Amino acid sequence: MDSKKMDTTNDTPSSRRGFLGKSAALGLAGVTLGLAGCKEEAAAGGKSAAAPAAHHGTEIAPGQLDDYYAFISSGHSGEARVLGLPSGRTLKRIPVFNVDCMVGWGITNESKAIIGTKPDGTLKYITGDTHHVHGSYKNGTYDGRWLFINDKLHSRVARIRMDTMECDKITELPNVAGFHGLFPDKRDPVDQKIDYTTRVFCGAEFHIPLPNDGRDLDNPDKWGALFSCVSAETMEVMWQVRVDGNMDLCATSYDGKLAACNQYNVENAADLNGMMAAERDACVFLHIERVEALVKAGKFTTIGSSKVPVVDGRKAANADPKSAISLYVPVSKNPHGVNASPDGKYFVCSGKLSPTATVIELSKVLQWFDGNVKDPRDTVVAEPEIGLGPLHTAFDGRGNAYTSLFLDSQAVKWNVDAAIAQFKGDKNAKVIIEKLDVHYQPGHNYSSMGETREADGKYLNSGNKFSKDRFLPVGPLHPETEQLVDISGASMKLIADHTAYPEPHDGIIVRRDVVKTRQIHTMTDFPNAVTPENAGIERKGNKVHVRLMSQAPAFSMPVIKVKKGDEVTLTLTNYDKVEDLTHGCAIPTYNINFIVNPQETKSVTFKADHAGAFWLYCTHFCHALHLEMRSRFLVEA
Ligand code: CUK
Repeated sequence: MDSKKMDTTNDTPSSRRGFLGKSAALGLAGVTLGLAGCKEEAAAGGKSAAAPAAHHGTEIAPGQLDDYYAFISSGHSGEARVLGLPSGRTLKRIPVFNVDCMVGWGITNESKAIIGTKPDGTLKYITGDTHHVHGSYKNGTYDGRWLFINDKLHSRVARIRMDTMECDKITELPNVAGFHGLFPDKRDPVDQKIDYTTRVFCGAEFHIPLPNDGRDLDNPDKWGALFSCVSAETMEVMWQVRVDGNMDLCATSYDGKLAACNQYNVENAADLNGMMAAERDACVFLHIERVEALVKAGKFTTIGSSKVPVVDGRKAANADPKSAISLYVPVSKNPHGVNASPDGKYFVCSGKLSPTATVIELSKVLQWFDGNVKDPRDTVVAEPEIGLGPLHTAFDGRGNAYTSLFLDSQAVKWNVDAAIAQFKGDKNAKVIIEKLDVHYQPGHNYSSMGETREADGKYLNSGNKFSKDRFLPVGPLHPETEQLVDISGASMKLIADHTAYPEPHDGIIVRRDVVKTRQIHTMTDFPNAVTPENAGIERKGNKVHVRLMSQAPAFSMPVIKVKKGDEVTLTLTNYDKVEDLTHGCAIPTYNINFIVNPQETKSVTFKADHAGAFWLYCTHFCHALHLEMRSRFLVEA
């Protein structure tokens, strides 16, 4: 670890005594016990959290913090997860495409508006399948602003604010199915002075009728797949490109000019045999500047009710390299994964059904688009044999690549320059440096800062699909493993097995100084924040608005009375100002359960359809008098 890049000011967690002092100073709506976090005092003992000790392996002593955040996908559980590395401790689960009753995600009006609702107000989707999490970039490295994450199930892209680690936008891609690969751009393709993320690119794995309205159901030959570009700022879909074949993973170049997807179904087939028919599949490159010039010139169509411009990236329309927007580079059969090397020079596609990785040189791709390279295959500068079932490749910033081998259950370390030399005919080139057993059947692996220019070659995480005998059995389904490998030395060292709830795919490992989180919210960010002036009950016909405030250990109203049949909107603002002093708000038999963080406002709307007395209570432990923090919610018959 480059010590200059480490932010050591974070090493001392905010002192427990400081925390107590601040909360004690706050007036507690008439109760001034100041016992927030009542167990804390004993735990603090006489010793405050000390300066960092040198880490040995994965052990992070009590009071010490990890060096890295890992942001990982969670597959069909639909959320994003945050781990600390090297300890592997789970720091947070961020609900995104799922419904989460701890946070109230999918329950509050604010989260429902982000997820999207049907005309009757219920959620449009309650499931999701996340595979790829990537951070926004500035100057070729993470800027700590946003994370973007895909939903393969319903073809949605979500954005997570890194300062709160909460999802703030979700966009559904029109006319897309099986949205799998996602990658933000790293530089603006048109205005090269803009050296930060402005767009997010999305591949599409499944062919569907275009539009998908019941036409061509029995004629999959006519189906197609669209590549989509989403604005990072507005999260609106800017344009789409129709390609031949499908798209699996996605990568972008550091100069902003190119995006690429590996294709395992150039055949456009609808069954397994058909998808495996061709000896070679492809990696399709898109020339982003040219795509946007076509859109600007109005040379696009639209599909169905979508207004998003769609340009034609199919081979037939792109025969002349000098005007082409797409290039199909043949790579080994049914590839998986495409990854950019941190020096900005190469994309690597893995063979999956072939024991090879294909190295494509980006300057040659640009030369092809200029008409100076004839054969698309001439952009390939290496194709080493690396092992069975290669999937994803990570980098250490020292010229080495680490590819997951699904069938061999290994991570293989190989040298990119040696592979290029071997491809040119050097028989003595030593391509394979080392193979390390992982347990078992790895999908993705990813390295610390490995997808940035600051790849630091410290850790590699191997996300394994099977753990078999690594943990105590818990029934027919075993946990997955995230195995941490120290790659800083000459040889790889497996240093930890971390369990993971199914099913993580990809992740990124981010230096902790990149991430700047907020301690509390800003009340004025919430237009519906409850104020002492408007707090209380407002009735308009049978619509009742309950405006409530919380401050440990009380809600502002001890009694809330409504009538059966009322439509109740309950808005709650948390007036506590101390970090972590979060309250919950639950109403029995009404399915209401959500949290409000300090200075945050959230609301729920529901029909008071059954009469009775219900204790509205705080679910999130907040104070010595937490249990007493409850109000009577009375529904008159
Ligand atoms: S994919 Cu899962 S192991 Cu969705 Cu990135 Cu390759």
